[in-house]
Amino acid sequence: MIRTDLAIIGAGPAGMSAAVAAREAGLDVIVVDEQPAAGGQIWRAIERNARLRPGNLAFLGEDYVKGAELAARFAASGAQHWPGSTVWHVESPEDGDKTVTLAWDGATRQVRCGALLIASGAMERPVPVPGWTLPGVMTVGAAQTVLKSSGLFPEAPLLLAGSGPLLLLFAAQCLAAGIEIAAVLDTTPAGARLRGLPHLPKALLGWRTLLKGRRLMRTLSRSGVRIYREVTKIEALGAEHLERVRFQSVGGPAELETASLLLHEGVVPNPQLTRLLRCEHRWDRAQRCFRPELSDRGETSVENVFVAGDGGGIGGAMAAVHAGRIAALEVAERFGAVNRPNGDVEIVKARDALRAELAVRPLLDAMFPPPRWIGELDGGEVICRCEEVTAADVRKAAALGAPGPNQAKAFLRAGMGPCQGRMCGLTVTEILADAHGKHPEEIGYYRIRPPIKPVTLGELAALDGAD
Ligand SMILES: Cc1cc2nc3c(=O)[nH]c(=O)nc-3n(C[C@H](O)[C@@H](O)[C@H](O)COP(=O)(O)OP(=O)(O)OC[C@H]3O[C@@H](n4cnc5c(N)ncnc54)[C@H](O)[C@@H]3O)c2cc1C
Repeated sequence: MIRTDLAIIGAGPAGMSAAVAAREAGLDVIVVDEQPAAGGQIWRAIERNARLRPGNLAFLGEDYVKGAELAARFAASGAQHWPGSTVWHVESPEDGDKTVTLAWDGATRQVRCGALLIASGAMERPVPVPGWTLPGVMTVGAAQTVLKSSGLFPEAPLLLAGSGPLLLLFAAQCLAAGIEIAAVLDTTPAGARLRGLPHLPKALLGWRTLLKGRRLMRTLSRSGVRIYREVTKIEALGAEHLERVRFQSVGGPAELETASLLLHEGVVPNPQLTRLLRCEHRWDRAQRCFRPELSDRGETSVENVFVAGDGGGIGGAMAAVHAGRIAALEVAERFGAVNRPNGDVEIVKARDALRAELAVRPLLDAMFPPPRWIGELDGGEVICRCEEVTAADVRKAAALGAPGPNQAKAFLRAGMGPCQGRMCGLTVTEILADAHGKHPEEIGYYRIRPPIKPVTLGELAALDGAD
């Protein structure tokens, strides 16, 4: 087992920035990430694309290209980077080092660390519309992941359905690349933009983000792509694969033929690791999801376990960069790192920068409110894709007396498949809250247990140091 001062899970904006700051302070750092290269979600495969597919940078956009600079600083920082390492367990004994257990190259490895930074980012909110399991239906984020890692688009024409900045960004990327978008089904409810207005003055602090957002909206509205507004009741239809999409909009019911339907209803923190460590979480009303409770330096309720970036609440890439730096500086302070002449001043500067980045969030949350219909589902919509559990099944478990997700799990096996509840956790909480007339906070979340990612017997048997 290897020991380090600081272990970081995630080489996205938060993890890379934290690693650079911690190395500058003189700490030993190991960064693990299941991806083959650094960059995280926003800057996925940035170095590879810059080298091998420079033509794609034009439509991936300037925010994407920006990632190369931090990726280069990270590579030169002296932090150990273990790409292709999937963390499936973390432990935090009360009086000692944390342990990170991961699968890498067919074996299991363990890292002991004085402090642990979880920078594992966000995931897309599951959008369980009828038919979302049909081939041809995927999420906007998944399509963008394929684009960044392989330079491929789903089969056109595309139908984009949902709401939020990532959907607008991907639409702009498709248009710039000349990919045909059949239509956009905008699920933003009526009056959402107006409800954002009171947040505008504060949001002006983040004027660059506002300008970017305006540019994306304009690109789409001037593109000639048909936009259906206030869309509800989306259904993906087809026998073996997606053929048509049915929905309601302000114009009435409609049905469109399409090759690909891309869904998106915002992103939420990936809760698996902080839940595994039994960190305190609270329900975020504006973003309709749980987030870990964090101190102003990013520490969770578990001592020396920190969270930075979208895993602690959605703030975007630049907020993740600042939060990563704050957490690393705090760890350096706590562990008496050698190069800390101006620690507090640096933290104050990074916190000011973080505050400015987050200023735009309340406006975005009001303009793109998370969907409420998910908690109201009660039919044959598949909620848990691993175990094929439907919304009606979850309600039946509630009627039989299951008060929360863990009891529903015992009835249904929802949350016991390969994704360990990552895909269904939030939806199950929302449906149970609706069924019992309770707040999601009272209903709670799955009790997450290791392994949080599938691990093979061979990997387990090849634990370093195991007999
Ligand atoms: C699918 C998707 C696409 C997005 N695309 C954009 C975009 O184009 N533009 C934009 O502005 N924002 C985008 N976002 C929002 C995005 O999350 C950014 O705000 C930013 O990347 C957050 O940085 P981060 O460092 O917090 O996390 P991330 O960038 O998400 O990095 C987290 C890293 O942790 C790793 N990780 C997670 N769990 C484990 C584990 N168990 N073991 C090992 N490694 C693990 C992941 O592989 C990932 O590399 C996207 C979000 C999603 C979910």
